[in-house]
Amino acid sequence: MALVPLKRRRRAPSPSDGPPGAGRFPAVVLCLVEKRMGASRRAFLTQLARAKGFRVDGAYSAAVTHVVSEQNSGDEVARWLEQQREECGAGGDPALLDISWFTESMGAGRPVEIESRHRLRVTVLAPLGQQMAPYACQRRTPLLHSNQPLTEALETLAEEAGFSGSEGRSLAFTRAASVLKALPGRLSTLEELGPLPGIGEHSRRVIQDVLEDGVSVEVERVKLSERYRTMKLFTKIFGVGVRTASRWYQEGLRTLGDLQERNTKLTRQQQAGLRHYEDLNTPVERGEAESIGQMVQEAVQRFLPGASVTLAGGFRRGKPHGHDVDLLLTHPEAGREAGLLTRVVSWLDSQGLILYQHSQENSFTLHEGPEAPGGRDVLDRFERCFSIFRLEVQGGPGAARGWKAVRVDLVVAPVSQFPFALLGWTGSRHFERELRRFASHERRMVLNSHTLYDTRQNLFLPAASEEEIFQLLGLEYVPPAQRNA
Ligand code: 8DG
Ligand code: CA
Ligand code: CA
Repeated sequence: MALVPLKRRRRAPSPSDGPPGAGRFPAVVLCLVEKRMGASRRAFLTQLARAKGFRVDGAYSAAVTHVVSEQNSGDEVARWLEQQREECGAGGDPALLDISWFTESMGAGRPVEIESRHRLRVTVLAPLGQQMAPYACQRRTPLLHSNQPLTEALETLAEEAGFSGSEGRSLAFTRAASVLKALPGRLSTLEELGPLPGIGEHSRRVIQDVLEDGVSVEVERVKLSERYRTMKLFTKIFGVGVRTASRWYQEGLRTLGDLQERNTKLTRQQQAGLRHYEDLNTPVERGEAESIGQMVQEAVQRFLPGASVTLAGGFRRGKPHGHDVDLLLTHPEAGREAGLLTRVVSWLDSQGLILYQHSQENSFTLHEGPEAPGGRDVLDRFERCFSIFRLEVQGGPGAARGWKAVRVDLVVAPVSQFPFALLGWTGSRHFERELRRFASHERRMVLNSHTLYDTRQNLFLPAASEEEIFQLLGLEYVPPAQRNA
């Protein structure tokens, strides 16, 4: 009887499984997990229990009150249960018990009371999604995760929605992808996710398609579409945003060559972007980012000894490569940093190290008060420079000419604002957006790259470190490597 494979037995219960019957203890219906226990021991224990008047069902159903297993972890049994529920379409919420409860009950000739030592400890509670905090800034999101094919699909749709100007839809896909990045393991069924509020209907459909078929037809169609491909090509030009790319597409432009042939009017920044298109779309390696950090550090020391240069952005989150280099400059004495950037940039320029630069003065004043809460990505007002560096290289695409163009963002923050700037410029963009959303919705505070403002007390809350900012927000500290939301 018990040698019949579990699945087959479930579909056609054998008469020797015995009629379920009420047993002597109507409140107790046992089901024994075969895994690790083995079929013959399971048959033996079943007979033993029945002989003592217990009802033991051969297959799981919603009627089962006690699931007993031997040498399985709580997580294994929880997963087993999830599978049974799915296969028989029944719910039920049985106690997950170790064999010790069974043995003691047989000894006593009645079901003994369940004590905590009998219960299996379940850590990866199915559904997986139930352990997920609602804001990305409350979660730890490592760089490497187990759901790459799913997040790639969702992020393609997020990008596509962004290209169509549907910010809300784009955000919904980004949020769903971000939740999957924080899951402790690989998702194998949609059910494991549970009714997670962060993941909408459309995202669920995409997840299901990828889980079942390996790809989503919708995503594949987007990737092949002329509009998506053209938008991607154009927005990869430094200085070209969605609006410009979209206009060019409407005008019938399709290739980079078209821009030249049709004499499309380009800003100075876009001209530079087009000139260095290939280099700027070749990932910047960590070593290259560090070399650039070094170059800037040397220039900074020349004009303001004691000033520091910090690598922020994706590299600070542990990414091995990135699309640009984000560097934050400051000096421990307030005010000393003023004017530094202009001098540094002109010197680098005079050394032939800069191919393009576009600087902006500091326009931040506390008197204006904080920016509107919950707004869209707010650009900050630090003194800054968007630039393209000429970096000497030995290998890679630029090897033949001996140099490579690299995008560099230089930002200067006064020391009192430095922790906010560092937090704001470390990213990821979604992590930042969620931090600001959390601050405003949950704390009535306005966070940006300059300050944290408490709207209930009407005051700015100073902080000397990123850790302090998390503390002021009442959030557990999330280290940079875990901010890859
Ligand atoms: P990647 O370069 O490796 O591709 O990724 P990344 O380093 O994460 O992205 P990024 O586009 O370089 O942005 C890094 C962080 O800097 C991100 O959190 C957003 C932030 N950031 C800008 N521009 C501005 C800005 O003008 N103001 C503020 N506050 N933050 C900005 O990129
Ligand atoms: Ca970056
Ligand atoms: Ca950047």
